[in-house]
Amino acid sequence: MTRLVADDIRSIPSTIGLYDSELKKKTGSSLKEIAETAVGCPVGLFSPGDVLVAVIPVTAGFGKIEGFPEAVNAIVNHLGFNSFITVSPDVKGLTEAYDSAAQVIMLADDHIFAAVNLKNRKVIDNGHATAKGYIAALKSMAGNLEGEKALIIGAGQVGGKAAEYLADLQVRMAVYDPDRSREKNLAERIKGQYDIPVLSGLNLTDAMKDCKIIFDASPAKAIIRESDLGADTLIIAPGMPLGLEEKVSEKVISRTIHDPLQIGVATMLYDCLV
Ligand code: 2YG
Repeated sequence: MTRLVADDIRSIPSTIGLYDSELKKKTGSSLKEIAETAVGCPVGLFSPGDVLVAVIPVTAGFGKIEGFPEAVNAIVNHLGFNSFITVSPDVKGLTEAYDSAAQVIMLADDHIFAAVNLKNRKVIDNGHATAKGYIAALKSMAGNLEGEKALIIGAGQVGGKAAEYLADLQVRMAVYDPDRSREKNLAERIKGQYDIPVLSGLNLTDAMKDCKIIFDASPAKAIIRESDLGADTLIIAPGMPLGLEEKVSEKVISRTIHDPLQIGVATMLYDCLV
């Protein structure tokens, strides 16, 4: 699990509007629409303005990340929810959230970033929601993916969930992780659960061959080179930092989906409300 740093998220509150319009241009859907479709939220199930969300800073472990509560709160607010950051962190913040009659609380330590719905008792993990939201964004951008080939880079929680969602869409895939046993386990698991081809044991360049989709859920830098990309390859990259070389990312920005928090936060919130 990659730990964000202040520089990754500092600009989110001031750019969330611009981010959303760019996402809409790229995928055809807004952040709210992507979150709604990702979780299958029936239209009109609730009105965001009626939902009070408390974001609670947490000092446990490595402590607070400067700007993290503010970034989460800005994304939730942008989606039209009634949200606030508790004055106190940790347990005191939890009691404040409860006393304020918040319906949902969002908080993260170094292990889990969760959305907890105090009404329906659903607990949604950011990692799982990030995979779900990014695949919804991919579907919105690319339409029917059946028979296409994808490479999953990173066989951790996000990459593993994404592999399942892609397999549900009948997408053939290759899996790559520097930890070869983790790579193999994921490949075997997907092959066992779905009857689609899953390649593993390849070097990265061979694994990327003929891929229409590169799903980068790894923390690796500059792992994807220009020579690895086809003219219409889609880069779906929840991993931080973006795994594209700088000079490449400008060229493929229109077919790259990447953000440090936005899609995962929007999806986890909707997921705990449906
Ligand atoms: O409350 C705070 O400020 C800190 N306790 C937050 C710590 C969050 C640690 N987790 C991460 O940085 C990421 N797993 C968050 C989600 C990243 C999604 N790409």
